[in-house]
Amino acid sequence: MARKKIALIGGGQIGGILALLIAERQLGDVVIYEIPNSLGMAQGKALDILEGSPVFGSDLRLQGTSDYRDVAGADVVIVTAGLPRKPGMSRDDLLKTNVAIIKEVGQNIGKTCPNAFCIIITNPLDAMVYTFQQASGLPHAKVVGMAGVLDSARFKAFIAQELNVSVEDVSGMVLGGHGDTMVPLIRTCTVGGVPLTELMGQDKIDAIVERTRKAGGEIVGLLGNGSAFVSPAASAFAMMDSYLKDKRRALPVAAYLQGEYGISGYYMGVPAVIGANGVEKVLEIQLTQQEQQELNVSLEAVKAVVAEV
Ligand code: TXD
Repeated sequence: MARKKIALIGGGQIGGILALLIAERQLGDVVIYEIPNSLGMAQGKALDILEGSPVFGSDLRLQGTSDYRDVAGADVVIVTAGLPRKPGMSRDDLLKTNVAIIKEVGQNIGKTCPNAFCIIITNPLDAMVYTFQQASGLPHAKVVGMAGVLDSARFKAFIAQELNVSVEDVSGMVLGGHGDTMVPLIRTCTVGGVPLTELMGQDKIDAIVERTRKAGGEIVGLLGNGSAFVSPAASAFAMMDSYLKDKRRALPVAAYLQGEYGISGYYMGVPAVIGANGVEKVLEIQLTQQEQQELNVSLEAVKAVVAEV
């Protein structure tokens, strides 16, 4: 079987960790695409991992490039390309810059990788995945955004820590847009099959929900220079792995909705089955009135950013 080709568009913090995870688990050959100014960084990261490959025992090709011809024909494309906010830059300035970048990336991927499964990570996530799909013209089922896996992982990590139990036994899901309006579904959260609500008081649960909503900012504050990069890379990896191995995992991803949850024409964080065809199915859960209300608030926030785009 031919090895899979995985293109990382953006070889910064998340791109670098993704390259390492892919190499270490031998998921496929890696091409890291960067702008000419940062080509050396992409090539350096690729070479560094390649030189380590005999130590962790992986056979693979890794390459840094600034030429979309090297990206062509990729099976999976993961997009982290973008600029971080710089001092004096407003959120709007950042949005404009990243929209322009994602449009350009989308057009190039549409031309060179028509069959790829594309995972978008760049912020503001829900608007960037929308922009990428439009620019690339790729089918909606093959373009998804990564946020829910990460937000859910954070939620589960905090619960495991609080209860002093293994993360393996905590299951739970966070829906909605990637931001303060995300919707953790408490009633679906279990620990070894036991509902969370039987193991933890409401005040503790509320505190964990609040920490999950602000988790991105907590890391930004601690790092002082950049945002979380290991857990986002691991989250995108899980989505890619489910696609390439046709695992059909049920994962919360930003998927394009066509009537599900009463939403049409937008990307939103919902549970979806990820298999060989990309998004195989959006899983619809009957939401309580309050959950649906929270999801609608989240949708309004997503709509507002998409409107700016
Ligand atoms: O849950 C989530 N979706 C997220 C999203 C969680 C954490 C971080 N999230 C966002 O991911 C973050 O706000 C950023 O928008 C992206 C990427 O984060 P990362 O930490 O990897 O950013 P870097 O290190 O700045 O890397 C971005 C790279 C950088 O090396 C640029 O040179 C490159 O993108 N870049 C480009 N690459 C290709 N093509 C173009 N046009 C381009 N422009 C910049």
